[in-house]
Amino acid sequence: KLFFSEQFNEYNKHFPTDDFDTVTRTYNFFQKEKLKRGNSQVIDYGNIDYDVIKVDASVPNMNDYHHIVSCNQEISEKAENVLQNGQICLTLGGDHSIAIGTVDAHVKAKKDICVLWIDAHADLNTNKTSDTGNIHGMPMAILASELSDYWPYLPGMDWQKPIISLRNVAYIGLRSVDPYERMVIDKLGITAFGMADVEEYGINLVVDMALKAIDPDRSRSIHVSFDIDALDSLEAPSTMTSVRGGLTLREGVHIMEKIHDTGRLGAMDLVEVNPSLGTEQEVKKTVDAAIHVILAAFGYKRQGMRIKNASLP
Ligand code: DIR
Ligand code: MN
Ligand code: MN
Ligand code: MN
Repeated sequence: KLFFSEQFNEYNKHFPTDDFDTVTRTYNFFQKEKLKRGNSQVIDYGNIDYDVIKVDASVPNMNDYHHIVSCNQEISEKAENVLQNGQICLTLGGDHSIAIGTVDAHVKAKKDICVLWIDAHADLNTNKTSDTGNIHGMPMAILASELSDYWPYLPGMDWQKPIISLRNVAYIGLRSVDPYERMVIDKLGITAFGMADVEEYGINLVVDMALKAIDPDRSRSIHVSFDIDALDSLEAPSTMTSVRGGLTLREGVHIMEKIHDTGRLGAMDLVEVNPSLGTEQEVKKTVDAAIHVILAAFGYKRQGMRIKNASLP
C-alpha cells in the first residue's frame, strides 16, 4: 500500500497554480496506472490545504516563513495519519522545506527511522548561515537534534522538535555545499557521498555504504528525501537550483530500486520539480525523470515486472 499526495505549493512564488496542476495531474496518471500494474494500491490524499497562521514575530532571513510553517504543520499531521495506517507515504513537492513536515511525521509514527537525503545540496543552513534566506536550504538543520542550539525560537513551530540525529542521516549526490554546511558535515562526521564518491565507488556501493552507516541492523524505517536537483541538469532541467555534473537518471533509479529491495521504505519525498522553469520539453523531461525515480521506489523493475500468481493465458 502506498500513500500518494501532492504538495500544492502555494507559497512558492515560482509555481503558477494552473501550471503545477497540469503537471501533477500527469504525474498522477502515470504513477497510478503503472503502480497498479505493480500490484500496489494507490490512494491519492489530495493536495495540502492550509490556512496561514497568524504569528506575531517573523524570523530574520527566513523567506515565506508564515506559509512554510503553516503548510508543514498540515503536512506533518496528514502524513503521520497515513503512516499510522501502515501505508508508505509519498509526498510530492514543491519546495524541499516540506521535508520538515514529512520527516517529523515519520519520526512521530515510526520512532526509529533513518534518512537518505539525495540532493546536490546539503540543506543544512540555519537562518544565520544562509546566503539566500530560502528555507529549502535549511530543512535538515531544522530537523537535526545536534543543531537545535543554533536556532532562535521559531514561532508557530512548537509542534516540531529537532528530532533526528545527524548520525542517522546520509547524503548522496552532493556537489554544491556552502562553507558552514561543510563545517557541520565534517565536525559531526555526517555520512555524505558527493559526486566524487559516486565516481570512485560507483552508485551501487555508495548506496550500500550509506545504508550500512545509518541502518546497520537493517531494522529502521527508511525515509528518502529526493531533491530532483540531485540529478544532472541535463536529466532534470526544470528545477530552481540545478547544478551540472550530477547523478544520471540511471543512478537515481538504481538508488531507489535498492531502497525498494530493502522492504523498509517508510516515506519518500520527491521535491523541487518546478514546471514553471524551462521549455515544455524540459518540463516533460523533468517530470518524466521524477516518475521513473518514484516508480523504482515502489517496485517497478526495468527488467520487467513479475506478475504475482499468474499463469499464461
Ligand atoms: C543554498 C542552495 N545552499 C541555500 N540550497 C539549495 O540557499 O541555502 N538547496 N538549493 O536545495
Ligand atoms: Mn537541492
Ligand atoms: Mn533546493
Ligand atoms: Mn534540497
